[in-house]
Amino acid sequence: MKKFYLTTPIYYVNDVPHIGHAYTTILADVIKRYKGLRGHRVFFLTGTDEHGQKIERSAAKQGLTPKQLSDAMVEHFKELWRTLHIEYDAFIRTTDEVHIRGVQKVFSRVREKGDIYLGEYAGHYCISCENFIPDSVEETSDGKRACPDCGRLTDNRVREKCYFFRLSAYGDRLLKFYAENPEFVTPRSRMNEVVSFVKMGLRDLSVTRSTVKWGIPVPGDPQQTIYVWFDALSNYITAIDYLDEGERFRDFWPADLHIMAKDILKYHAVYWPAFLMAAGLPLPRKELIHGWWLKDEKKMSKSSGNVLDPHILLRHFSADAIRYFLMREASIGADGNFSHEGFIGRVNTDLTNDWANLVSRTTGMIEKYFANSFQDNAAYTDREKEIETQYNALEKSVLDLFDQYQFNRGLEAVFEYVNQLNRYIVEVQPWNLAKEEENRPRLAGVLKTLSRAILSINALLSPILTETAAMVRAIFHSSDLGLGWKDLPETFAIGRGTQLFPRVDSKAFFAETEAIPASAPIGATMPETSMPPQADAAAQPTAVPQGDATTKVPAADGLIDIDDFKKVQMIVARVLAAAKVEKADKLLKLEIDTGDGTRTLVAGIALHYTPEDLVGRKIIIVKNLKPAKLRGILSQGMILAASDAANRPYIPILPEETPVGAILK
Ligand code: ME8
Repeated sequence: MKKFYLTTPIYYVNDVPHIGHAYTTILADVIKRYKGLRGHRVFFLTGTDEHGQKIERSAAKQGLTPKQLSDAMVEHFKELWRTLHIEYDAFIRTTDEVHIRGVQKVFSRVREKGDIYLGEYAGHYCISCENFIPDSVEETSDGKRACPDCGRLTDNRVREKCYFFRLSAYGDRLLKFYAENPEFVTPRSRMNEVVSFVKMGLRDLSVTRSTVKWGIPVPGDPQQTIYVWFDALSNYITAIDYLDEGERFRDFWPADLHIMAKDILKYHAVYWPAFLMAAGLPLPRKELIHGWWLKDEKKMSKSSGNVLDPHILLRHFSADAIRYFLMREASIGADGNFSHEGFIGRVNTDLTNDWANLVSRTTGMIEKYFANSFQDNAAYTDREKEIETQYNALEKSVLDLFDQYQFNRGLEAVFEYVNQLNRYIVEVQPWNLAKEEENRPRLAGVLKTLSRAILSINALLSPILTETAAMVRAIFHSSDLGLGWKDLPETFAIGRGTQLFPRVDSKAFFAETEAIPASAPIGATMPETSMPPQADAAAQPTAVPQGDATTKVPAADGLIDIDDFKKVQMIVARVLAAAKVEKADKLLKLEIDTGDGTRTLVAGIALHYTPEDLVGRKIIIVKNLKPAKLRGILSQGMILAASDAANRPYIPILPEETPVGAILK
């Protein structure tokens, strides 16, 4: 079995994680699960970077020791990863003993080789990036220099005795390695940046600090601590037992993939390979460099005060929704913009309206027409064969895209297919097939094809939608975790439909994020006023009286129990067509879509609503009311409306993203 070892950066513990950290870690988790799906034996490492001046300073500000700060912050990271369904195989802390001794071992190896020598560093240092600023950077008149990594000006001048790494000796070897492995850094544009950087010439690098106490002591010279980047980068080998060069190290090194954002490219693509060459160790196979997450088009950073707390999202959305949005919206090479409007729009459209709706329509119809299990012989036409062929082509191209870590494009293709299936339902109109006994085999063929397509897509989505994928498998009683056009299980009987992506109360979400836009937010919930009625007419019934009045009389205290309530099936429907009923000025005839079919309904609302007011609107109906004939038209159900003292109807407005067929309960 082929192994696959992948890593995230180890994050600084100066603060709690934000959505940028969550993105890298989710991306790694998605790749881990995807590689598993493709049959690899995967090892996924993440962790925390706890040494150095940056952490020392943050801890002091909070009146803590660096270790106390680290211990507290690590819990935040671990808790967030748990909530986001991150399944790492190891979590390394740079304060772990195995790491400390491992780093000392790398340092000693390189020193024994003669690539580390004693000297003195004099120059500027950016604490925020833990970066030595080269002399080539021009000094301002007031003695400051701009950090090439973050652009911040600093007057932090350092002069200290330290050990240097002979980086200058590695330029040619690095260039040769890049030339032989042009895919080492992905995307290509980032590889080009690295090559240009190295071609400009490399200077020896200070790899110890004598003025920083919070770090790993240099073996044999405890006055010095190891430079935090030398320490941190080594985590990728210390976490897999480089210290004893044990089985895990032999199995998994070199890493197959280091994942990070562009901020730390130089450290990973120049320093790290040089350190490894010096230590006589193989180099990682690939580094995947993603862009920045911006908030409302501005770079998200703690100093700009615009970082996004994933916990706010998690209070309103499932982990799957967050994972999906981040994977769908970011393309590896470019920056991604995070807006609350974009987030809720994407989730409601793709996940609630398209995917969850496809599953619930299909399972709803299997429940309705086949009592949840198929006994019939199914009949298929070329159209069903085409659905299968299209899936096979889709899967091939999605796997190609996922192999290149282009999850956004892969997901776009998957959802295009989901929409094709939703259109297929409208095209074949299973509710019409259900009307004739002779069409039952075709109806079974259609619903089986939809079920197989859903299970197949579900597997493709499973690295991203971890929890929902399990729910879909459970609904269909399927334990097949693999890829390919799915068979239905032998004893096929679907379980009760579960809501995969319940609608989110966008008002509450926007209220918490304080991002309520001037215009109505996407998917706004109930507005203050309902749709205005047309005319101030005399009292009218709000709904058509239905059938005979045989409804059970409630208990004397007027209370009903939940079972009584459950008898009333209220669902969301969409008005497809509306017309006045001839010679009945109060009545409108509506054709409605209930998600699993269409039906006719007659409502006494014509004095207040015109057909144009209603076509396209989502309404609430009582679905299981006995049909009643009105003016010769069979009304199958009842529209719900509020009514005032004068019995004037007010039809409630539902959020646009409410799926047709959704149940009110
Ligand atoms: O650099 N958009 O740690 P760090 C996208 N300890 N990704 C973001 C992001 C944003 N706005 N903000 C952070 C360090 N990230 C070192 C790493 S590794 C040996 C040592 C992600 O806490 C992204 O992966 O500053 C970035 O590279 C990383 O967090 C930086 O995390």
